[in-house]
Amino acid sequence: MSSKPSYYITTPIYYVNADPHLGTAYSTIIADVQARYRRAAGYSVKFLTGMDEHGQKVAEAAEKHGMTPQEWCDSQAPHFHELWEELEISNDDFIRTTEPRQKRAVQYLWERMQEAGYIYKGSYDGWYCVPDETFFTETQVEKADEARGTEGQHLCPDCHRPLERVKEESWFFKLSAFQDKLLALYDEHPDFVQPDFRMNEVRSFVEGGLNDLSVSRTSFDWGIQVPFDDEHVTYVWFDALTNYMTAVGYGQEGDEAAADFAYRWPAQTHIVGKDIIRFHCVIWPAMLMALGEALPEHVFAHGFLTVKNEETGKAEKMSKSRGNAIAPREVIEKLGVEGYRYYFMTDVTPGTDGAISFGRMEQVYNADLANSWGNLISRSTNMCIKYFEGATPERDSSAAGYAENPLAAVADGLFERYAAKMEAFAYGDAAKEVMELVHAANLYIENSEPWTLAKDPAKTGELANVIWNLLECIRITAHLLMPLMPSTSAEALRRIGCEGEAATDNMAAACAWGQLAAGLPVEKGEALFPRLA
Ligand code: ME8
Repeated sequence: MSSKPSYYITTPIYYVNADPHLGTAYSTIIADVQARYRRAAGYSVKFLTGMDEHGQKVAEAAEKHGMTPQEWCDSQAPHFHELWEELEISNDDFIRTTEPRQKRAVQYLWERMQEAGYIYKGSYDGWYCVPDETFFTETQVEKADEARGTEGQHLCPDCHRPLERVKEESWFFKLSAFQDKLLALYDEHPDFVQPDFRMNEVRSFVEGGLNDLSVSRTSFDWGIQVPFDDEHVTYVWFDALTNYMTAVGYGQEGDEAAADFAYRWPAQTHIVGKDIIRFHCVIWPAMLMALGEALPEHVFAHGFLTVKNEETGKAEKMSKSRGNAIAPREVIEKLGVEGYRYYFMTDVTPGTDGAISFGRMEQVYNADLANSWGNLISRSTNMCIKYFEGATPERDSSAAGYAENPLAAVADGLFERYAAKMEAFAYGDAAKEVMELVHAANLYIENSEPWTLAKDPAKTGELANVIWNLLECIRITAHLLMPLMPSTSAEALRRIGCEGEAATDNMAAACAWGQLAAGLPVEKGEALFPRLA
């Protein structure tokens, strides 16, 4: 095991009912940025993503495509792998719920649940939403129908799509026993659910009273068998939530698995969309409490990417089941992968819903990347090549711009300001901090007029300081932007002769002002962010 502190972060495991889209990618990139930041900040990171392959929805998708569920899932897995690779997702593990390790963990969990006395056999009679894989009671459905004036149609209270009536024998989890314990958890750990305004929704749901949860199905068989009851397969959410522990050794044999679990569990952060907040903030902690396992530290729930429904004119959630999803390719073609990551991570606030706008994408790309950071890199490296034969200059301590300069002042404390925002998943605010240094550097070029200094041999020392200060800004901003834009940041470091720094695990030290060595080779290269017309 590493001597570094563990940072374990997960994304939802996605249903295999269609190709991944911008929304799925959004959660995955949020987790990737955090994972990359934490690695650079000195943590031993485990970053998990994967696929949720069981359940009725996936079985139905397979049938529609004329395949067995397993064939269908196998045919879809490469689409996820390819997209994550293209989007520079640095996951350390990729779990599929049809893997043997998941079966072992889920069956182990069933046994522990039974030992603990938190499951019992009964009969379920109520409503089921297949797209959401969620049970709803008669009262929940009636209330929702009444509120919408659609009595008799029985639509899902959450996604408003038609429900199925389900009547079957089922095992139940005693969720109702955890109401007080959950409320105590929210009181004692108000940051369990982030952002904080999402906590209200979770709390009022639990205060409204909890029903026991049906956790096995008998009307179809695409799932993990209940170990002590052949007729039953595990309800897809009971199975899926367990994945977070499976991937760090839960229910697996051997000392290594036990050591891994001891080191990695509990997870620091589960990244989820707001649609699955109840599963992660109510059912999952209750399951863990029943098992006597530690609870994850935080569940970070982001909003939806929305698209306008052409018929109603209203913004609606982009989703695979609704068929209104935009393929990531469309955005990659426009902005490139790094521009794509930068736009979604800094301009689409993770707290609230965000409407997709191609116009806005272009604006952010041009303003921050083409005109600001890209421009700083190209002007500074050009001047270094022109005035110092392409080698980082030696600073002159006796000349102006050495001790007192506006850029060192902005860089002072920058890492700490940035880190606080990164850790709060406020990536847009973190990027703003970095852009302050970028803007200050571009302004510094105008104010210090290196082209005028270059004409006066007595000002060579000052010119060296100006160019050095600019290159030092590139070095520091490349470190800070690395989690958002890994390739361009590494390329920026390479162009100023600092490629060896890209893999740092001490970002705080790397971002301290004053470290750029003299005599490193500086290169110009193609524009990193060509301006969009
Ligand atoms: O719910 N905007 O899988 P899923 C933002 N298998 N994020 C979106 C989005 C959108 N329009 N659409 C989807 C499941 N997402 C379960 C999870 S976890 C133990 C099991 C993201 O394929 C968001 O993170 O329906 C949402 O919560 C998730 O995809 C749902 O993915």
